[in-house]
Amino acid sequence: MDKLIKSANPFLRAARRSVGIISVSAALVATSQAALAACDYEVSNEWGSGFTASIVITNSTSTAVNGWDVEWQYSGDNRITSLWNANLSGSNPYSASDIGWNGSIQPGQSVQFGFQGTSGGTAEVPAVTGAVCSGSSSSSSSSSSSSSSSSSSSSSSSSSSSSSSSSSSSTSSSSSSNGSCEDMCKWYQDDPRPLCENQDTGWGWENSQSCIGRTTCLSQSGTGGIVSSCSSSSSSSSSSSSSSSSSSSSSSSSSSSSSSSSSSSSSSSSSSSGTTDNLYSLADFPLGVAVSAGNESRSFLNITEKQTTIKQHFSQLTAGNIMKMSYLHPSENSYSYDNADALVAWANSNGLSVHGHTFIWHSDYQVPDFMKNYSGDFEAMLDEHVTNIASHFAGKLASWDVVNEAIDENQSNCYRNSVFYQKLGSDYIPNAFHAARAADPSADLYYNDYDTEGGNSNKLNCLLDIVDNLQAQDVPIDGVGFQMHVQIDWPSSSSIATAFQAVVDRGLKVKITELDVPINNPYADAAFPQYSSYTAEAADKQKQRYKSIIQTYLDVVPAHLRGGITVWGLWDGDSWLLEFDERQGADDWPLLFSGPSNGPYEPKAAFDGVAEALLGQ
Ligand code: 9MR
Repeated sequence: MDKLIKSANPFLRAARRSVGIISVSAALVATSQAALAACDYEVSNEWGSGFTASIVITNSTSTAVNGWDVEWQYSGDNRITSLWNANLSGSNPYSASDIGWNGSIQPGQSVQFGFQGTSGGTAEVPAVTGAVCSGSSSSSSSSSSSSSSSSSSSSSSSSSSSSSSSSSSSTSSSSSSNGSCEDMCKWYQDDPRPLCENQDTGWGWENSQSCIGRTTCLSQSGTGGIVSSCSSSSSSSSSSSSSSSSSSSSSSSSSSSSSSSSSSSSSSSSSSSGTTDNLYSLADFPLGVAVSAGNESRSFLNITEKQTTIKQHFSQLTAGNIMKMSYLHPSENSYSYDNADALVAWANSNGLSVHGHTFIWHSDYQVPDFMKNYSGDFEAMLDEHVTNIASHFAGKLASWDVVNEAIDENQSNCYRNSVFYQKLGSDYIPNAFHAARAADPSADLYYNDYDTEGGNSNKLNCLLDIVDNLQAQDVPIDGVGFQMHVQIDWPSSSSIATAFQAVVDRGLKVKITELDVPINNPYADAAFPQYSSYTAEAADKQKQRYKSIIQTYLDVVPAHLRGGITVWGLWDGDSWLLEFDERQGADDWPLLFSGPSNGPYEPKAAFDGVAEALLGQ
C-alpha cells in the first residue's frame, strides 16, 4: 500500500535541501509577481450567519513565487471578521498579502490562509485575482477589483530561506575531544568502569574485564551515572566531556550539580557540540516534532525562530493538540479545519510531512461534548467523524494515529471503558481503521498508546492481543505508535527492544510518536538522583538515554518498517511534562533544545545523542 506522501517525501526533502538556492534565484528571476499560480477560494464550513473559508495559492509552474498578494470581492453580504496567516487590508474588496514565512512558494507547492466571516445565509465563492494568480481560480463570477496594485511587494524578502545558516558551527571542538574521551560508568562512588558494548542491562565481561550495561548504569540510585572519561590532555573545550563529572578523579560530581546553571545555561558541556546542521538528514525515516498551533499560546506559526529551527532539523510535524477530536469536530454538524489546514499548508510548503493525531481518543476533555451524550446512531456518527476528517486531509498527510490509548491493561479484556467502548464494544477500533483507509488510501494507519514500550508487560501483551485481533480480521493497520513518554531509567533498552521486535515480527511499522526523556523520575525511590538544575551531568545522562533509544530503534526495526521518530515538543519550555501534576512542580528539561521561549533555540547534549546514534557513532 504505498503511499503518495511517502513517495513524495524524497522530493520534498530534496526541495528543502535546496531551498536556500531556489529562493535566491527566485529573488533574481521572480522579482515581481508574474501570473504564476492558481488561486482558489474554498469554503470550509458554513452555518446560518457565518462561514469559514480559505484561499489556496498553488504554484504549478517551474519558477518560485517570492511574495504574493491577492484580492477578492463579495457581490452579496459576505464580510470578513477575522483572517489568519496573511495580512488583510480593505473591506470588500479585500486584499491579503503574505506574512514573510509563507511568501515563498516553491514550484509544485501551495500556501493557504484562512478566514472567518459573516453572511446572510450563503457563503459566496468569489473570484480571486492578483498578479500572482494565473486566472484559474476555483469558480464563479463577481467583479474583480483587479488592480495589480500588488506588484510592488515583489522583492519582499525570502525570510525562510536563510534557515540553514544559523547553526553551522559544525566543526567545533567536539570531534577533537571525542577522539580522546570515552563514555564510562561511574558506579556509585567507584572509579569509572567500562560500559558494555554487547548488552544494555546488568553486568558483563568484555575485553577481559567487567563492564556495566548503559541502562543499569543509568538506573543506579546514587550519584553515579555515565561519565565521559578523557584519557589525556585535549582538555575540556566543549561538549563531549559533557558529563565530565570528572573522569579520573572522583567525587566532585555531586557538587557540580549545585552549580545552579539554569535551563538556558550556556555551559558548553550541556549544550550540543554542533554534530549536524540538519538532524533529519541523518535519518532514513521521518524525524518529527510536535507543535502548538492555531490559537495556542506557543503556536509555531507565530514564532519565526521556531519555524527556522523546525525546518532546519525536522522532516515531519505532528499537531500536539489542534488535530484532536474536539478541535476538529466541535459539534455534530460542524468541523473546524482552518487551524489544522494552516499547519499542514506550512508543513507541505516547507517540505515537511505531517502525521495526524488523532481521530479517536477517550480523554474526557478531547471527546466533543455532543459525542458524550449522543442519542442517535453512534456507529454511523463515529464513522462519519473519521471519514470527514480523513477525507479533508486525504493525500496531504503521511500517516494517522487512528485510535489513541484504547487499552486498559487492568480490564480483563484489555479494553478501556471509554464512551466508544461503552457504545460499540471493541468494534469501534476496526471500524475506524476501515473508515480511514477508505477515505485516505495513501496514509499509513497506526494504533497509538503509552506504556507499551516494554516496561509494563501486561500492557504490551494487551497491545499485541489487540493488534493480533485486528490483523486476524484483515483490518488495514500499518503500524503501531509507541508514545514513549519514558523515564531516564525506565524501561530498559532491552524491554524496549522486545516491544519493538514483537511489532516487527507482525510485519507492522514501528513509530515512536511522542518521545521525551525527562531528567528527573518522580516515581523513583528516594535515593534516585534528581536534579534541580540542568547540570552537565544531568545533560549527559539524558544524552545517553536518547542515544540508546535511537540505537535500539535502529538495531531492532528494519529500514522498511521505520515509521519514524517524533519528539513531543521542540524546546524544554514546550513540554507538557512541566505542567503534569505527577511531577509535583519539579523542574525538568525533557527535549532536544533549550530556549528562551521565542528562540534562539540551542541544541542540547540530548540532540547530540540522537545525532550520534543516527550516525552510528
Ligand atoms: O501535549 C499535550 C498537551 O498539551 C495537552 O494538554 C494534552 C491533552 O490534550 O495532550 C498532550 O498530548 C498527549 C497526547 O495527545 C497523547 N499522549 C499523551 C500526550 C501527553 O499527555
